Amino acid sequence: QISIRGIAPLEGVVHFRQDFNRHVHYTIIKDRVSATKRDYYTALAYTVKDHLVGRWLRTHQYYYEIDPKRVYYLSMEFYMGRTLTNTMVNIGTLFPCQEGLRHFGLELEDLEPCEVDAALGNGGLGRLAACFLDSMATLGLAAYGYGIRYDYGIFEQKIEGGWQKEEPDEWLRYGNPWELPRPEYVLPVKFYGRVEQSEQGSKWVDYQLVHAMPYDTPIPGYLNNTVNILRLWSAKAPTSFNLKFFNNGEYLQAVHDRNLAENITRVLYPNDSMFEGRELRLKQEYLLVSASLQDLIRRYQTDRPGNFKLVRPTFDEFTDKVAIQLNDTHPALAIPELMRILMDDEGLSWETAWDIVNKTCAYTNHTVLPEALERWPLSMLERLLPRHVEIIYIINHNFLEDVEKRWPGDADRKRRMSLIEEGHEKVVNMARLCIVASHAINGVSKIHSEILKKSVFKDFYEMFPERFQNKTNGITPRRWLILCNTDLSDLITSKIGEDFATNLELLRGLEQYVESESFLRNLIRVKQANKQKLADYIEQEFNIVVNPASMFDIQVKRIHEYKRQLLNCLHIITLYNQIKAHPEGNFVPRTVMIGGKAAPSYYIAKLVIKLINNIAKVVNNDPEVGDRLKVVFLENYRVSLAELVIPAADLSEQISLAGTEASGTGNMKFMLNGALTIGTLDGANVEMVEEVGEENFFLFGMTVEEVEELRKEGYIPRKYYDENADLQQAVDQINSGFFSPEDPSLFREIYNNLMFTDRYCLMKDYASYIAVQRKVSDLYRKPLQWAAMCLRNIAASGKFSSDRTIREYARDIWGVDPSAFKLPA
Ligand code: DL6
Repeated sequence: QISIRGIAPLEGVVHFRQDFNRHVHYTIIKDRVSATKRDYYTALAYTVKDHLVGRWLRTHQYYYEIDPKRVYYLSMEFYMGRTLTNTMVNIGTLFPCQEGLRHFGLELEDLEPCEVDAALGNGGLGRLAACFLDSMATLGLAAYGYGIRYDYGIFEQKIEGGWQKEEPDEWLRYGNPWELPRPEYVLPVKFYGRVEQSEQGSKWVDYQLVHAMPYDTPIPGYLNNTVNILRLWSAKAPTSFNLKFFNNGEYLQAVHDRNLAENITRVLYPNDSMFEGRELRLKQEYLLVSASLQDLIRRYQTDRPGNFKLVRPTFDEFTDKVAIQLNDTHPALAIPELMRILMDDEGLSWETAWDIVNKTCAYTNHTVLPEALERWPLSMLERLLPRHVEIIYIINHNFLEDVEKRWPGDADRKRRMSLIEEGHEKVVNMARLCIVASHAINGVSKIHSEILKKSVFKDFYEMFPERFQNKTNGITPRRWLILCNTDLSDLITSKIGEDFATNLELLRGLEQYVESESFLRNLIRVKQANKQKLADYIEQEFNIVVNPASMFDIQVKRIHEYKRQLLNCLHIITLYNQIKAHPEGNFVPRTVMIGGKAAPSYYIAKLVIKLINNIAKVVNNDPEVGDRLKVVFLENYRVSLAELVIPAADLSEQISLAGTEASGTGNMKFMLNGALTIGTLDGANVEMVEEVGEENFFLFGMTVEEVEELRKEGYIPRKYYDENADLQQAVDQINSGFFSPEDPSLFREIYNNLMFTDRYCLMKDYASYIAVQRKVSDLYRKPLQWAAMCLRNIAASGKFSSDRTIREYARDIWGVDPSAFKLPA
């Protein structure tokens, strides 16, 4: 499929044309005169979806037949992006569809942009969940994603006067052809109320009911005819909602108030590394957990969907049939909720229920930033979920008894480990709850998993060393190579065949071409074409002309202080100053692109966006600079833009302070697409260096140990300012209004942060960053050597397939086996 582009079987094309025509007429109800581009997109989406139907049904019939252990991936975020082309790639219908469209005078490329990204995620964590779904289906696992169907995903970023403005993401405005509502499987979710004790045990009474309505999205595996599902819950007010108004005759008010319930799934919280203890968010988390657990228990107990006859009346086999992965602590309420269901609804003892919870649940941690860790106020939990608080208290009581047994009299340890933290208000530490209740806890890269054991969860590691694991993240090569970089995947296929699509380690086979000039020239040609495409986009969207022969130096990710976009700015300013100081100098032309969203309430991150845009204004309009340096802020960075940007990159910026980025996954996407990386020994960069060798990576900055050492000594950022004239000049320019003449003190806070706090040690790492950037420029002058290094990186990127990651989860955590069985199409 990858290599024989453009040659499609005639039969497939004929069928496609008929089906497509039928959808234009009968589904969209338009003719060739009145149909818009979006109509054609929608008709195409339905045509492609039709091909999923048989596979979808057969997959689930098959699962019910063989009754495998099911894996449930619970996540508050699934950052899916677009579905159309991905579906065609995965079911192998890309070429007949492309060919068929041409008969209508249409090009797939022109229709693709009509699809709005499904952006139900903030960044890394949500996109990882999406890659995992692709890999789980490709590996034939009976896996289900469970999440929330937000009416509004991550906001659309607009740049106005250099500032970020947020606009609502109305992704459902034109409907969503990929989802299927399943009102027949709606489930009740309870909130508020109180607990009554009786002979039979605890009973939750006087609660408010909200309905969770499932919407299913098909997840096709790659060429194996498996179609798994992603089930997203949407809150619906039950008919009886706020009936008291109804009884008073206040019918209209009662109908209006239905919004109160339905607001629960209205919008995705746009923070990616900051915990904000809002009650509405807590409701979202509980809705996800409660509906998903009811749903998966129903699936366990019955032998057919919609068949409510119990075929498995006991929970004896539950742990053999169910694995639940908690994507961060966001679905941590699954723990008390499963306890509650098993004890209060199913009548199991505490011990049996606890054993089941422990054997089924596993927890993945995605961040070590203390401000991101969820700590819910006990008072809020008590009001919303009174029974769960009782259960959490008992879990904590039992756990602290175990701690006491193991470390008698160690009161400080108990305080450090208690699930309930005492402060000016009592809070529940959700990570601790997850650790105590799960059989496996994992970090997302080797270095991150070590940090969890050595510092963040040290006490817990001492207590449960066997639970701690590492599962280095990965990315799906289907979307992040075959789909987004067709030319590169064709070039690879021409040398090593197509099997790398599901066995990415085969890319090692490319190493033999590092000395083949003709291959390297082909690699350069592919990159150049991708750069030209991006340059065209930038000119069209932002009215900036960039030189496609310049080095495309790219940093795209959420804007956060720890990711150090500001360090990148300091480098840009330094380059600018060098050009100004030596206008006749022979500089390697660069186009620096930075893109990403800042959390709406994160003032400093938004100020950094403004700074980038102001630097761009100065640099891009200085005639002395010409096209030797250009700065572009990539507005509204999202999955679909990543698919355009990443294949066009020469240099990937992965420059977080060592010890702060849990893994990173963008770093892997750039490597796979033939960019070189300038980066620190942080997150998965460490393993990229292991795979490709230090000599093929532009490494700079402190190690985790050096950071610790420096902090112990007492870090004085100003010292580096005093020592380094270039740094001094750049920092002074930020402070003096050089980039903000209309408001000279605009960036004062950035200056103060750098000089007096510098939590992420930019000042310390500046010198080594600048020195290595010089090496980058030097190598860029030698295109064949540069290309050879790119090729070594591509060849070494096989480890970072999410197929590898998922195989490890399957083996070490879930206890399931991937299957190479190919269902009939
Ligand atoms: O594990 C996926 C991804 C990592 O690659 C990033 O390094 C990490 O920052 C990100 N974490 C989040 C914030 N999470 N929380 N909580 O997105 O996870």
